[in-house]
Amino acid sequence: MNNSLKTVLAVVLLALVALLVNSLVSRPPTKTALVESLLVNGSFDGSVEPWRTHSSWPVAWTDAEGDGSLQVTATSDRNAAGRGVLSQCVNLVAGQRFDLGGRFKQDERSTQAGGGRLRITWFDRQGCAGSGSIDTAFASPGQLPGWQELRVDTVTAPAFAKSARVSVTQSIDGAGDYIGYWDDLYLRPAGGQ
Ligand SMILES: [Ca+2]
Repeated sequence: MNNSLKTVLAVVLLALVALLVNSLVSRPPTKTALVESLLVNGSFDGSVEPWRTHSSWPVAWTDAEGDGSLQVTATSDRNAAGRGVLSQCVNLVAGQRFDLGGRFKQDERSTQAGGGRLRITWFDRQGCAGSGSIDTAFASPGQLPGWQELRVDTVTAPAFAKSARVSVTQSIDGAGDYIGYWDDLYLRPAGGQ
């Protein structure tokens, strides 16, 4: 085989590889990827924006866990306590069904046990105005090492709902510190509807 033939063959081979890679890369996204979360920046990429944080406990963005997450440090001198730490409001349509979930990790430096809740409150006006009704469904982390998946049962926007607030509370069981990380929070149309 002479050199020019080798070159031609190499070029053809490269072109075939390029075609193959291109077809793999440009493949349409899976159904899961098409179903987008209504929540903005649920993965806390680079910041907490546009989430609202509201607690007298330290609540802050951190990259301590590799990629961005929300770190909450619950503290108590004595009694068990719980506080709302994070929320985001989304406008939606009554009757829509959603999957709500996220991930949580408790920091092993915690000196006290604790927990939390991921839940949703429905409002009868857009922008989480008007009167609100807390859904009875919620997800709570267990006393487990490492990241754990939180998955609320499928929730349905009531007939009056025009918006909803997804919120996170964190709690501590007694005196000490309970440090937790929240990440990858989502509110997605259920079943890819
Ligand atoms: Ca993240």
